[in-house]
Amino acid sequence: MQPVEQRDEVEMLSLMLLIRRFEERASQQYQAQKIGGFCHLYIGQEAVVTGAIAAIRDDDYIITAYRDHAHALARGTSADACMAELFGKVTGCSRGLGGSMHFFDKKHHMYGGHAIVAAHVPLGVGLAFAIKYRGEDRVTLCFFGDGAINQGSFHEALNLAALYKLPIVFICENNLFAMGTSVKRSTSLRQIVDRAEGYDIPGEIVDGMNFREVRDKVAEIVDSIRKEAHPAFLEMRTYRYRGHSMSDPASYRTKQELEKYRLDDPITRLRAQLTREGKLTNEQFDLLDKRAKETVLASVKFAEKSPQPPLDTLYDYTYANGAAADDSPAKSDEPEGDGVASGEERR
Ligand SMILES: Cc1ncc(C[n+]2csc(CCOP(=O)(O)OP(=O)(O)O)c2C)c(N)n1
Ligand SMILES: [Mg+2]
Repeated sequence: MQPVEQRDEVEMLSLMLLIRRFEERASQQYQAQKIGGFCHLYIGQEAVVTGAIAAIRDDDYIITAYRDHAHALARGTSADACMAELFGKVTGCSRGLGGSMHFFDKKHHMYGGHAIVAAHVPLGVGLAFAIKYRGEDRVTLCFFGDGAINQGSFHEALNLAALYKLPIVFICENNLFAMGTSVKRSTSLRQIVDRAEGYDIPGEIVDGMNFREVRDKVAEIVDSIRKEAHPAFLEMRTYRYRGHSMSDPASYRTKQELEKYRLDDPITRLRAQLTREGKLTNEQFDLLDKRAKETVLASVKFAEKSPQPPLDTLYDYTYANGAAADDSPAKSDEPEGDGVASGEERR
């Protein structure tokens, strides 16, 4: 397990570049109709997940909503497995059955990828409950958007997390919009972080465009949680450069607003900080960027070459084991402990 101190900032900058280049290429491949279904890009928000991941251990848990490509990449899922998932190929991180919104990687403790707004927040609380129940010192990071905070499940989850003093950091990625609706029109609060106060959960506002601020704030909270379990809430102020999904031209905001945030770009910002401090040259940056682009191009080739999932797996993973109407045995190639039924069982 890699200690937090060793997560070098140049390495984290290169992770942000990988995420950015991966999504740019995903956008292009979507337009070329290589990727179907929904596709929500995270471009602009990279410092949030990268900073948060830099502050936790490899055995901590993370869970997020549907804007999830970056979360999987940051956790260590390969670009190959992520691109193949977008292409609906069997080599994808969810075996090609989940697509953009349902990335999942149990090995790296990335528990989705969830399409229903705020439905995963109680699941995050469940992960944190499991940690406490087993007496472990892990922490759960539960990411969600500003659009999630008015959902009933969100409130139920915060209430339980506070009552049970669970080791969870609720991370609201406030990118100012839920689809085309401004947070000012959807939420009757002066600021989102005030939601936490009502549940007696400590909360703070963080500059989500600043990698270092995100990392330091998450590290401080995680440290306190490991000493004595409790929930915490961080409102990350961030911005998505692209529309809500690939089909959204984002005409509900002005070009000036977008440009204002682009000037605050998280990659440019960390690059400038490192360059100023003599830790990165322009040549080194260009090399990192070149490598990121190469990794992503290779992932497209990998995805293209990979086979489609077999047709008889079409209904797999729809219901949990035990919910099946018949009691035929699970397929022998089923991974252990998945808790899912095979397609044959379902039909
Ligand atoms: C329960 C539910 N209602 C409505 C939708 C449709 N929907 C998909 S995304 C979205 C907006 C969510 O915005 P936010 O939580 O701010 O996340 P962001 O897209 O900004 O990352 C909505 C309303 C949904 N998926 N689930
Ligand atoms: Mg939002």
